Amino acid sequence: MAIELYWGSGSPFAWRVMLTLEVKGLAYESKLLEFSKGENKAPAYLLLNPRGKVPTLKDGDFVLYESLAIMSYLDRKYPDPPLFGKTPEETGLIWRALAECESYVVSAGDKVVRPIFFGKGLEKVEEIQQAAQTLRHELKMIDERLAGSHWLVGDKISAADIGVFPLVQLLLRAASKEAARPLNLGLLPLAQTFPNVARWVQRIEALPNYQRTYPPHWRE
Ligand SMILES: N[C@@H](CCC(=O)N[C@@H](CS)C(=O)NCC(=O)O)C(=O)O
Repeated sequence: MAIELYWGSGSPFAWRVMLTLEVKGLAYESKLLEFSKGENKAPAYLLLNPRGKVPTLKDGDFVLYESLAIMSYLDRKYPDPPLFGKTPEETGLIWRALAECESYVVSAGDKVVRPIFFGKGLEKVEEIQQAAQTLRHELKMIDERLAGSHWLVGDKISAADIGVFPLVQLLLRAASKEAARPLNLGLLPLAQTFPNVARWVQRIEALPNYQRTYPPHWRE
């Protein structure tokens, strides 16, 4: 039975799963939910994911939500190419990168991205700038990790890259908006602030089928 992916345009968590599916060359049925129409809170969807969030994956009778859980399920079920490391050490480092992202980047990112995209809370400049400082610190660490290597862990793309990348893209998009200008986030131009991250972003953008994962409403 086909894999079905419930996702939302621009959701970095859904983007992780799409990239995982594409890198593994897995066919899937796209179920794009419109947040503006409340489709993620519709009763039928809440039966699949009681949190009413994206992504949710359906593989035959098996239903799973939470992006990292889905990535790890897909890797175990469809191991080629392996995305969670070939050695115990790689697996540990990949999970460390993912845990750091969830612990530090996601919440700070939300504090910066949300006001810029939705216009609410833009007056809390100090709070936003504090979150931006956390993000610059995290990006610096990522940049240093990428100084001697094309990928975050090991010599191939892994779940670490796929897990972190959509959050970075979302941040860059927010930083490029007009509303971000007075906030002085110190993130752009990326090639100057974090040159290794900039090259890594280009590397991921050059993956085959990357364009299929690009948030459709970002093209508008
Ligand atoms: N920890 C979850 C986060 C999922 C999440 O927050 N998704 C957002 C989109 S970026 C969502 O569906 N929000 C809709 C809502 O909360 O109503 C994961 O990794 O899957």
